[in-house]
Amino acid sequence: SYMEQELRSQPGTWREAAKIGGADGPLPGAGRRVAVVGCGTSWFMAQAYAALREGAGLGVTDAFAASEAFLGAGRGYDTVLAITRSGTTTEVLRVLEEVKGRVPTVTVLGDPDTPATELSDATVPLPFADERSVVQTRFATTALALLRAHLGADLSAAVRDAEEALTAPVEKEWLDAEQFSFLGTGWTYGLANEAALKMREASQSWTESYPAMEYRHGPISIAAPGRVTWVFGEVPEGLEADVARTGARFVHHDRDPLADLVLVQRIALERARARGLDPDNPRSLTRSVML
Ligand code: F1P
Repeated sequence: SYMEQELRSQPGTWREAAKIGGADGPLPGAGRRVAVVGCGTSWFMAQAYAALREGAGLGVTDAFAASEAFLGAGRGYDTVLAITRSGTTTEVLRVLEEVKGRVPTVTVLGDPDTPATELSDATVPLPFADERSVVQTRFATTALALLRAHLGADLSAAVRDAEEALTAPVEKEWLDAEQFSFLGTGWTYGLANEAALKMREASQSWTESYPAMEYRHGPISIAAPGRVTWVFGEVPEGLEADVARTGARFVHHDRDPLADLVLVQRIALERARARGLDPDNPRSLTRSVML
Protein backbone atom coordinates (compact mmCIF):
# COMPACT_ATOMS: atom_id res chain seq x y z
CA SER A 1 0.00 0.00 0.00
CA TYR A 2 1.00 3.63 -0.40
CA MET A 3 0.58 4.13 3.33
CA GLU A 4 3.23 1.50 4.01
CA GLN A 5 5.72 2.89 1.47
CA GLU A 6 5.16 6.40 2.71
CA LEU A 7 5.52 5.65 6.40
CA ARG A 8 8.67 3.61 5.72
CA SER A 9 10.32 6.54 3.94
CA GLN A 10 10.09 8.74 7.04
CA PRO A 11 13.60 8.74 8.40
CA GLY A 12 14.83 9.93 4.99
CA THR A 13 12.20 12.64 4.56
CA TRP A 14 12.96 13.95 8.07
CA ARG A 15 16.62 14.22 7.16
CA GLU A 16 15.71 16.27 4.08
CA ALA A 17 13.39 18.49 6.08
CA ALA A 18 16.01 19.12 8.75
CA LYS A 19 18.27 20.64 6.09
CA ILE A 20 15.55 23.02 4.87
CA GLY A 21 14.41 23.93 8.40
CA GLY A 22 17.95 24.61 9.50
CA ALA A 23 18.55 27.10 6.69
CA ASP A 24 17.26 30.67 6.39
CA GLY A 25 13.75 30.84 5.00
CA PRO A 26 10.32 32.40 5.43
CA LEU A 27 9.40 30.63 8.69
CA PRO A 28 8.71 33.06 11.57
CA GLY A 29 11.71 34.25 13.54
CA ALA A 30 12.02 34.92 17.26
CA GLY A 31 9.71 37.48 18.83
CA ARG A 32 6.85 37.21 16.36
CA ARG A 33 3.36 36.38 17.58
CA VAL A 34 2.28 33.42 15.47
CA ALA A 35 -1.09 31.78 14.80
CA VAL A 36 -0.73 28.28 13.33
CA VAL A 37 -3.68 26.74 11.47
CA GLY A 38 -4.51 23.42 9.87
CA CYS A 39 -7.21 20.76 9.66
CA GLY A 40 -7.14 17.19 10.92
CA THR A 41 -3.60 15.83 11.07
CA SER A 42 -2.20 19.21 10.04
CA TRP A 43 -3.97 20.87 13.00
CA PHE A 44 -2.33 18.37 15.36
CA MET A 45 1.09 19.19 13.91
CA ALA A 46 0.21 22.86 14.46
CA GLN A 47 -0.51 22.09 18.13
CA ALA A 48 2.83 20.35 18.54
CA TYR A 49 4.76 23.19 16.89
CA ALA A 50 2.93 25.86 18.90
CA ALA A 51 3.88 24.18 22.18
CA LEU A 52 7.51 23.77 21.08
CA ARG A 53 7.92 27.33 19.82
CA GLU A 54 6.30 28.96 22.80
CA GLY A 55 8.18 26.61 25.14
CA ALA A 56 11.45 27.68 23.51
CA GLY A 57 10.63 31.30 24.40
CA LEU A 58 10.41 32.41 20.77
CA GLY A 59 7.09 34.18 21.11
CA VAL A 60 3.37 33.66 21.60
CA THR A 61 2.30 30.76 19.37
CA ASP A 62 -1.29 29.56 19.24
CA ALA A 63 -2.66 26.65 17.23
CA PHE A 64 -6.16 26.71 15.79
CA ALA A 65 -8.29 24.30 13.83
CA ALA A 66 -8.58 26.39 10.65
CA SER A 67 -12.37 26.27 10.89
CA GLU A 68 -12.22 27.90 14.35
CA ALA A 69 -9.43 30.40 13.80
CA PHE A 70 -11.44 33.63 13.16
CA LEU A 71 -8.33 35.66 12.39
CA GLY A 72 -10.10 38.27 10.26
CA ALA A 73 -9.06 41.25 12.33
CA GLY A 74 -5.59 39.78 12.78
CA ARG A 75 -6.14 39.32 16.52
CA GLY A 76 -2.69 40.72 17.26
CA TYR A 77 -0.74 38.03 15.42
CA ASP A 78 2.29 39.04 13.32
CA THR A 79 2.33 35.89 11.19
CA VAL A 80 -0.16 33.21 10.22
CA LEU A 81 1.47 29.86 9.56
CA ALA A 82 -0.69 27.33 7.69
CA ILE A 83 0.05 23.63 7.37
CA THR A 84 -1.68 21.70 4.58
CA ARG A 85 -0.53 18.68 2.61
CA SER A 86 -2.98 19.18 -0.23
CA GLY A 87 -3.01 22.97 -0.40
CA THR A 88 -6.72 22.74 -1.20
CA THR A 89 -8.45 22.33 2.19
CA THR A 90 -11.35 24.80 2.23
CA GLU A 91 -11.05 26.01 5.83
CA VAL A 92 -7.31 26.67 5.44
CA LEU A 93 -7.86 28.61 2.22
CA ARG A 94 -10.53 30.68 3.98
CA VAL A 95 -8.10 31.71 6.72
CA LEU A 96 -5.47 32.66 4.14
CA GLU A 97 -8.05 34.68 2.21
CA GLU A 98 -9.38 36.35 5.34
CA VAL A 99 -5.99 37.66 6.53
CA LYS A 100 -4.57 38.47 3.09
CA GLY A 101 -2.97 41.92 3.08
CA ARG A 102 -3.37 42.24 6.87
CA VAL A 103 -1.12 39.59 8.36
CA PRO A 104 1.86 37.99 6.56
CA THR A 105 1.24 34.31 5.82
CA VAL A 106 3.56 31.38 5.29
CA THR A 107 2.31 27.93 4.33
CA VAL A 108 4.06 24.59 4.75
CA LEU A 109 2.61 22.33 2.07
CA GLY A 110 3.14 19.16 0.08
CA ASP A 111 2.02 20.19 -3.39
CA PRO A 112 3.19 23.73 -4.25
CA ASP A 113 1.03 23.90 -7.40
CA THR A 114 -2.22 24.53 -5.49
CA PRO A 115 -4.48 27.42 -4.38
CA ALA A 116 -2.67 27.69 -1.02
CA THR A 117 0.45 28.94 -2.83
CA GLU A 118 -1.57 31.62 -4.64
CA LEU A 119 -3.04 32.84 -1.36
CA SER A 120 0.15 32.77 0.75
CA ASP A 121 2.84 35.44 0.96
CA ALA A 122 5.47 32.71 1.26
CA THR A 123 5.57 28.90 1.18
CA VAL A 124 7.80 26.08 2.29
CA PRO A 125 7.02 23.24 -0.11
CA LEU A 126 7.87 19.67 0.87
CA PRO A 127 7.12 17.82 -2.40
CA PHE A 128 9.40 14.94 -1.36
CA ALA A 129 7.05 14.30 1.57
CA ASP A 130 3.78 14.54 -0.39
CA GLU A 131 1.68 11.37 -0.37
CA ARG A 132 -0.75 9.30 -2.40
CA SER A 133 -2.47 7.65 0.55
CA VAL A 134 -5.52 9.46 1.94
CA VAL A 135 -4.24 8.81 5.46
CA GLN A 136 -1.32 11.14 6.17
CA THR A 137 1.86 9.77 7.66
CA ARG A 138 5.09 11.24 6.33
CA PHE A 139 3.84 14.67 5.25
CA ALA A 140 2.72 15.47 8.78
CA THR A 141 5.81 14.20 10.56
CA THR A 142 8.12 15.74 7.98
CA ALA A 143 6.43 19.13 8.34
CA LEU A 144 6.92 18.90 12.10
CA ALA A 145 10.53 17.76 11.65
CA LEU A 146 11.13 20.84 9.50
CA LEU A 147 9.59 23.10 12.14
CA ARG A 148 11.58 21.46 14.92
CA ALA A 149 14.78 21.98 12.95
CA HIS A 150 13.83 25.61 12.43
CA LEU A 151 13.51 25.95 16.22
CA GLY A 152 17.08 24.74 16.50
CA ALA A 153 16.53 21.06 17.32
CA ASP A 154 19.11 18.49 16.21
CA LEU A 155 17.05 15.73 14.63
CA SER A 156 19.74 13.08 14.28
CA ALA A 157 18.51 11.13 17.33
CA ALA A 158 14.89 11.37 16.10
CA VAL A 159 15.95 10.02 12.69
CA ARG A 160 17.81 7.12 14.32
CA ASP A 161 14.85 6.40 16.58
CA ALA A 162 12.50 6.41 13.57
CA GLU A 163 14.70 3.82 11.87
CA GLU A 164 14.48 1.71 15.00
CA ALA A 165 10.69 2.24 15.26
CA LEU A 166 10.33 0.83 11.74
CA THR A 167 11.83 -2.48 12.83
CA ALA A 168 10.52 -2.66 16.41
CA PRO A 169 8.09 -5.53 17.00
CA VAL A 170 4.37 -4.73 16.78
CA GLU A 171 3.01 -6.55 19.80
CA LYS A 172 0.02 -8.85 19.52
CA GLU A 173 -1.62 -7.09 22.45
CA TRP A 174 -1.68 -3.85 20.41
CA LEU A 175 -3.24 -5.60 17.44
CA ASP A 176 -5.93 -7.19 19.60
CA ALA A 177 -6.63 -4.25 21.94
CA GLU A 178 -10.23 -3.06 22.14
CA GLN A 179 -9.38 0.60 22.80
CA PHE A 180 -6.40 2.99 22.99
CA SER A 181 -6.00 6.19 25.01
CA PHE A 182 -3.04 8.29 23.80
CA LEU A 183 -1.61 10.85 26.20
CA GLY A 184 0.99 13.60 25.95
CA THR A 185 2.25 16.76 27.61
CA GLY A 186 3.26 20.00 25.85
CA TRP A 187 4.16 19.26 22.24
CA THR A 188 3.52 15.54 22.64
CA TYR A 189 -0.18 16.22 23.30
CA GLY A 190 -0.45 17.09 19.57
CA LEU A 191 1.25 13.77 18.80
CA ALA A 192 -1.25 11.94 21.04
CA ASN A 193 -4.11 13.55 19.12
CA GLU A 194 -2.51 12.51 15.85
CA ALA A 195 -1.91 8.93 17.02
CA ALA A 196 -5.58 8.63 17.98
CA LEU A 197 -6.71 10.08 14.63
CA LYS A 198 -4.36 7.76 12.69
CA MET A 199 -5.83 4.67 14.32
CA ARG A 200 -9.38 5.87 13.63
CA GLU A 201 -8.75 6.85 10.01
CA ALA A 202 -6.73 3.82 8.94
CA SER A 203 -8.27 1.06 11.03
CA GLN A 204 -11.58 2.35 12.42
CA SER A 205 -10.27 1.68 15.90
CA TRP A 206 -11.80 3.21 19.03
CA THR A 207 -9.25 5.69 20.33
CA GLU A 208 -9.16 8.79 22.52
CA SER A 209 -6.48 11.32 23.42
CA TYR A 210 -5.91 13.66 26.33
CA PRO A 211 -3.27 15.86 27.93
CA ALA A 212 -1.57 13.35 30.24
CA MET A 213 -2.53 15.06 33.50
CA GLU A 214 -6.17 15.40 32.36
CA TYR A 215 -6.46 11.63 32.01
CA ARG A 216 -6.97 11.20 35.74
CA HIS A 217 -9.78 13.74 35.75
CA GLY A 218 -12.34 11.36 34.27
CA PRO A 219 -11.10 9.65 31.10
CA ILE A 220 -9.20 7.00 33.08
CA SER A 221 -12.61 5.49 33.84
CA ILE A 222 -12.41 3.95 30.33
CA ALA A 223 -9.13 2.12 31.15
CA ALA A 224 -9.60 -1.63 31.65
CA PRO A 225 -7.99 -4.98 30.81
CA GLY A 226 -7.71 -5.44 27.05
CA ARG A 227 -7.28 -1.69 26.54
CA VAL A 228 -4.10 0.33 26.13
CA THR A 229 -2.92 3.62 27.64
CA TRP A 230 0.00 4.96 25.58
CA VAL A 231 2.09 7.94 26.72
CA PHE A 232 4.21 10.06 24.36
CA GLY A 233 7.13 11.85 25.95
CA GLU A 234 7.41 12.34 29.68
CA VAL A 235 5.30 10.29 32.08
CA PRO A 236 3.84 12.42 34.89
CA GLU A 237 4.54 11.08 38.35
CA GLY A 238 2.04 8.50 39.54
CA LEU A 239 0.34 7.98 36.19
CA GLU A 240 1.78 4.55 35.50
CA ALA A 241 0.62 3.21 38.87
CA ASP A 242 -2.86 4.65 38.39
CA VAL A 243 -3.17 2.99 34.98
CA ALA A 244 -1.79 -0.30 36.33
CA ARG A 245 -4.61 -0.42 38.91
CA THR A 246 -7.21 -0.40 36.10
CA GLY A 247 -5.72 -3.48 34.41
CA ALA A 248 -5.09 -1.53 31.18
CA ARG A 249 -1.75 -2.02 29.46
CA PHE A 250 0.56 0.97 30.05
CA VAL A 251 2.90 1.75 27.14
CA HIS A 252 5.79 4.20 27.13
CA HIS A 253 8.96 4.16 25.06
CA ASP A 254 12.20 6.05 25.48
CA ARG A 255 12.57 6.86 21.79
CA ASP A 256 11.99 10.37 20.41
CA PRO A 257 8.20 10.97 20.62
CA LEU A 258 7.88 11.73 16.90
CA ALA A 259 9.58 8.39 16.20
CA ASP A 260 7.15 6.69 18.61
CA LEU A 261 4.33 8.03 16.41
CA VAL A 262 5.87 6.02 13.55
CA LEU A 263 5.27 2.85 15.57
CA VAL A 264 1.61 3.84 16.05
CA GLN A 265 1.30 4.40 12.29
CA ARG A 266 2.52 0.82 11.82
CA ILE A 267 -0.01 -0.47 14.34
CA ALA A 268 -2.78 1.41 12.50
CA LEU A 269 -1.67 -0.19 9.23
CA GLU A 270 -1.51 -3.70 10.74
CA ARG A 271 -4.92 -3.34 12.37
CA ALA A 272 -6.38 -2.12 9.06
CA ARG A 273 -4.97 -5.18 7.31
CA ALA A 274 -6.29 -7.53 9.96
CA ARG A 275 -9.78 -6.07 9.37
CA GLY A 276 -9.52 -6.23 5.58
CA LEU A 277 -9.53 -2.41 5.28
CA ASP A 278 -7.64 -0.38 2.66
CA PRO A 279 -5.83 2.41 4.50
CA ASP A 280 -5.18 4.20 1.21
CA ASN A 281 -8.94 4.62 0.74
CA PRO A 282 -10.58 4.73 4.17
CA ARG A 283 -14.32 4.84 4.69
CA SER A 284 -15.91 8.33 4.51
CA LEU A 285 -12.60 10.15 3.93
CA THR A 286 -11.10 11.95 0.97
CA ARG A 287 -7.53 13.11 0.43
CA SER A 288 -8.57 16.70 0.88
CA VAL A 289 -11.82 18.08 2.27
CA MET A 290 -13.31 20.75 0.00
CA LEU A 291 -16.75 22.32 0.20
C1 F1P B 1 -6.08 17.78 6.15
C2 F1P B 1 -7.00 16.57 6.36
C3 F1P B 1 -6.24 15.31 6.72
C4 F1P B 1 -7.19 14.15 6.93
C5 F1P B 1 -8.09 13.94 5.73
C6 F1P B 1 -8.71 15.20 5.28
O1 F1P B 1 -5.57 17.84 4.87
O2 F1P B 1 -7.88 16.91 7.40
O3 F1P B 1 -5.49 15.50 7.89
O4 F1P B 1 -6.45 13.01 7.18
O5 F1P B 1 -7.38 13.33 4.70
O6 F1P B 1 -7.75 16.29 5.20
P1 F1P B 1 -4.49 18.86 4.40
O7 F1P B 1 -5.03 20.27 4.58
O8 F1P B 1 -3.26 18.67 5.23
O9 F1P B 1 -4.29 18.50 2.96
